[in-house]
Amino acid sequence: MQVFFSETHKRHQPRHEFIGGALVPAFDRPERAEQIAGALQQTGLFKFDQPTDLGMVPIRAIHEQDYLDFLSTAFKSWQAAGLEGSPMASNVAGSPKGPRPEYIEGVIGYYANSCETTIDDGTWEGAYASAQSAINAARYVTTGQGRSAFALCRPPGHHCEATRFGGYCYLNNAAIAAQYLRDHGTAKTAILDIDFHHGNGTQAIFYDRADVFYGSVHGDPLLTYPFYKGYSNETGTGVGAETTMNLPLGADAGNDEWLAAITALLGAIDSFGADTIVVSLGVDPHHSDPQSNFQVTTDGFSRAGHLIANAGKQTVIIMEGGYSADAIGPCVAAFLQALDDTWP
Ligand code: SP5
Ligand code: ZN
Repeated sequence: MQVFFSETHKRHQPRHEFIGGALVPAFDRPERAEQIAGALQQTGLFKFDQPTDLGMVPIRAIHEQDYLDFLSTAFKSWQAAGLEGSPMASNVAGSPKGPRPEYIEGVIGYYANSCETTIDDGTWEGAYASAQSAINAARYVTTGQGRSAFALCRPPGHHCEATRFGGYCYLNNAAIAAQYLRDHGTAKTAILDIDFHHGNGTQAIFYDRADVFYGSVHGDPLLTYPFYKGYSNETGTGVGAETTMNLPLGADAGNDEWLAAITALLGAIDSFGADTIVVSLGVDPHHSDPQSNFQVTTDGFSRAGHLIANAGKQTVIIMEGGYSADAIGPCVAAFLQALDDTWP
């Protein structure tokens, strides 16, 4: 399988995040991507390429220009204001947003949906390169070079909205890929989000759209991040009514419940009539993950790959979360190998 992976992810080196009343070492460390790349390379079954720079146009198709300007200058603005440490939001704007503040501490909250995530020197470069991997994977599939491609994105994207970062996400790679597919000949695209966390950013971006379906299985938001979105009664609005589907699962959900939810989501995607599936692949549902309360096994990811391949649609896979150093490489490899093996 074709993999797009940029070494530039290493420029994104968050030192810490704000969790449980303390600054703790950041979960999204550069080693994550290296561990996943290493596991894939060990199999000898994957062809790695650096992404071609396809520019800002596909990113602007999802994110507003003022947000992109903010993201690329936030670190410098923070330093220019004489503030210490890493830029992070100590407050967030409500919705809809009022005036954009002028002082950087207000500006950063205006563009945040969560307060744990920092913007460091190199974050913009890393996020831009991550988005380019997603765009390259979408282009690979939509130009008929193969039925699937994997974007080894880091930082991840699915918590990021059109104008708000958070949850370790700065640019919504899956949304950018899905929109790229729509803009290059795919009539209907579905996003299947199997990260442990609900993709609140992706859902928000497509909530009122009839041409992009968003379906997710995730930890019950009553118990887990992002807490305020991902409930089963969120199904879309306006012309996008019934094009969003959320299947939250309770603590200790195992392979059987998780795979049954994926099967249900694939059924809805088939009824929707999608030509292409964008998979937001988080491997944090694994039982060993420090952020997960699920009991999914490495074999569960293999079975998920089989199920998705059996849908028989073109598939663009986007890396999201996963924080268990021992499990993330094997889980991604198991998923992608199963997907490849199952193609008719
Ligand atoms: C992309 C992605 O997976 N982002 C996740 C962001 C949410 N992080 C929340 C961290 C909470 C850590 N608390 C773990 C306690 C488990 N019992
Ligand atoms: Zn996650």
